[in-house]
Amino acid sequence: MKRGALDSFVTLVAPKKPKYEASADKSSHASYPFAIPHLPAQFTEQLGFAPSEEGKPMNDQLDLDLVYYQPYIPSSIASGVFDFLRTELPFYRVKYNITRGSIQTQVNTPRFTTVFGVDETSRFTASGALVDAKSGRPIEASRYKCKPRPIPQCLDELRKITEGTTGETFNFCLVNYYADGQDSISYHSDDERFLGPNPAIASFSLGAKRDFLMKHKPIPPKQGGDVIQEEPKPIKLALGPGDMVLMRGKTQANWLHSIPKRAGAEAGRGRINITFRKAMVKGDGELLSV
Ligand SMILES: O=C(O)CCC(=O)C(=O)O
Repeated sequence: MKRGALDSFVTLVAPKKPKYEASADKSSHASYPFAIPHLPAQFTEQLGFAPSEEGKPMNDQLDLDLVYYQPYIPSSIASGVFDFLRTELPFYRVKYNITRGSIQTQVNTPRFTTVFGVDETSRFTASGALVDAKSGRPIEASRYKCKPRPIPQCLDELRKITEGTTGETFNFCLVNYYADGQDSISYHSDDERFLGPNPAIASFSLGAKRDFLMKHKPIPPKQGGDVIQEEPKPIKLALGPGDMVLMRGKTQANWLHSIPKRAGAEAGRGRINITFRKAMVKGDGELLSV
């Protein structure tokens, strides 16, 4: 090969400058497949300015109680935080079996996921051991179907800031990675028993723009009453990088939400969703919406 040709090849494929400076400090735990780097200092510093915009209350519809931050994570770091989490978190695709009658079907969830945290009845010690929250005694291995994993520092920084700015408390973090427009989550509500009544859920978006759809659960006709309750209008929020939706009050009990598949310009890009929740009691892997 002539030298000139090689030179131009090198120029064309030169790697993109990473959008973050990796930290040498890492969160390690026996339950992680690998150590997870701490949040780069430049992101931690910028998160000190969050929320970037004041949250806008959305409570003008029946049973709806949202606060919409557009954005919460400063725009200067949103793309870097996306790249960091996409590269450093251990994502996997959940598969599970359902049985209908005598037929068993395997369901592949159409997105990647990773989960951290433990409910209020247990806690992690500084050395990473899982103990009973009240007695401090070690938790027997059979107590949890899926071994709880502590929230790594990189997500815990955001959790603490979110607690400080919303006045809510969170001990559980679920992260979804939608690799492209074909990944999705169908209509569901986060009303699992282990979250208790009226749960508050802080839901962050990073990466590609995706629509967040909400619709009220069907309202049963009032027995004997003559007032016909009008069905509230469906909602569409075009979530962009850094946006956060705080869902609270009666929202989960009465509304469903989804991220539908998407075509068009944004379909080739990935999106990360981080949700912070408060698990009151032990759950049994109930976070398995399709
Ligand atoms: O990706 C999102 O914005 C929503 C995720 C969600 O609904 C869930 O994890 O329960």
